[in-house]
Amino acid sequence: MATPQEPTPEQVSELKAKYTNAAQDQVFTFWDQLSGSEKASLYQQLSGFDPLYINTITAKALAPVADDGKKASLEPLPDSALASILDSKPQDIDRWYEAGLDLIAANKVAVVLMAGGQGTRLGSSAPKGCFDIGLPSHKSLFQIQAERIRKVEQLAAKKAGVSKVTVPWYVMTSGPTRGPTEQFFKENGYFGLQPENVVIFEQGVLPCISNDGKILLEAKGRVAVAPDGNGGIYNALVEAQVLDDMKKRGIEHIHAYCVDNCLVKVADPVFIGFSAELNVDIATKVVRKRNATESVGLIVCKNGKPDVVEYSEIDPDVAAEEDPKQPGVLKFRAANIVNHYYSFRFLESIPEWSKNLPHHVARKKIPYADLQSGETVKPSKPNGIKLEQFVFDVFPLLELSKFASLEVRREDEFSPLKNAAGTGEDDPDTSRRDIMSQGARWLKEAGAIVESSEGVEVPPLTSYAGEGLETSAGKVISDNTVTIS
Ligand code: UD2
Repeated sequence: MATPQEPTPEQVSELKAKYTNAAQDQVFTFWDQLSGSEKASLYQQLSGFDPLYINTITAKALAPVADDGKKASLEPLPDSALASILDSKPQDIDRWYEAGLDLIAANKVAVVLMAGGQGTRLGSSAPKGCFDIGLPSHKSLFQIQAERIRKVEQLAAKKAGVSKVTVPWYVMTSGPTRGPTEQFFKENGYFGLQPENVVIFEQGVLPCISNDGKILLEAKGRVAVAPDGNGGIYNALVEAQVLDDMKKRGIEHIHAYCVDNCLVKVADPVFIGFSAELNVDIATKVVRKRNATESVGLIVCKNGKPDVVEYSEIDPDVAAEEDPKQPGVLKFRAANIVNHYYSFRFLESIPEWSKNLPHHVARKKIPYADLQSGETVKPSKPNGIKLEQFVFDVFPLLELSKFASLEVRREDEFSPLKNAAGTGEDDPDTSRRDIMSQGARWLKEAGAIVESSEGVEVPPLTSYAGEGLETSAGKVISDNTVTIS
């Protein structure tokens, strides 16, 4: 970011009028005490917001929602919009896989990684993608995902008989994660990918708001801000010219996913082929919900449209409802796993609707500058709200005919890293366990005898999804890692 220029008196009075008009002029309380460079940076920061828009989205976010997850007429998705790998015919899965590889080989597939979250629950200050879950190779989540991209490029190139295939990787970061992420990629040589095919971009921020609707200052010359949620992806794809880059490359199919899922099949050919065959605008992978209280969004049909009710907003009674046709089985059991397909033609329509996506409220303890003393206060209880958009809030814009949901096996595709080690669920140990047991399963299916009690790490460049392990048939695997070239 270039060093901001100090604003002229006219510019300052124009901006002050804008904030006064929105009853948010408290942000200028300490203006006269600021140095030239402090005035320049506060002016630049304030110019990036429209205070009237902030007031509107705050009012909407705080207004009691008429039909939230508690009262709305929620139904599971109709079977017409629900497919499942678990009961699909093998020839269907093979057809989707082949079609997906062909689209990848034609350089029509891109990947967008949502990596702007700050991993508070994990207790690590580094971006989650840098995290080492303790595999024998000690690879980070970023490295595992980069190598899956390289492997799927190789599989597609081999099938098409071409020498080079490119799946561009667009990595969305936020203010706090951008620097460390860029540094980590540079230090690791982009994990063997071409740097020009790894585009690191930044999502937007929103000001933090006090409980009485005022934009909070973090210090005399700085507004308290927070990333605008993973739903900020849409605005960021436009603002950071990622869509322009995709268009230049001829991209038609996009896979977007969550950084903390160590089992994620990046640019999964089955998912791409499935979605392309159905010619949908959005598809989402789901897994069977573990139990009524699992912290996952629920894919539902709300007023005839696809939607997701987040775990933080669902009525516990609704979450626990049983399927009338299958006692003991949850009625709402399609768990969202932040694993989405988009058609490029749909993403091109972002400017028409991204401003209308709702904002969700997170009540937080937000350090703020006391307007009398100017000192920064660290509150002991929530004193304000952060506003964030959710990536799945775009679903209700679609007719069901342009939406599809693909149920996949949790053990093959979903093991999120949410909690600190020792929690026992969704933590580094469960991530490592799930990768190691998947490798052991693949090798056993290929005919190997696996003796390692902790499972086996099969590197992505050895196998993407269990294929290519034929040479291990009959072999005894006693190590906890294999590298079959
Ligand atoms: C997310 C899903 C939830 C369920 C769960 C499964 C959303 C809104 N909720 O909940 O339905 O699928 O994951 O694991 O998707 N991120 C950004 N920028 C932000 C905030 C988050 O890029 O401002 C990314 C984050 O890096 C991660 C993903 O979005 O890759 C999900 O974020 P999270 O782990 O904070 O979401 P969680 O677990 O509350």
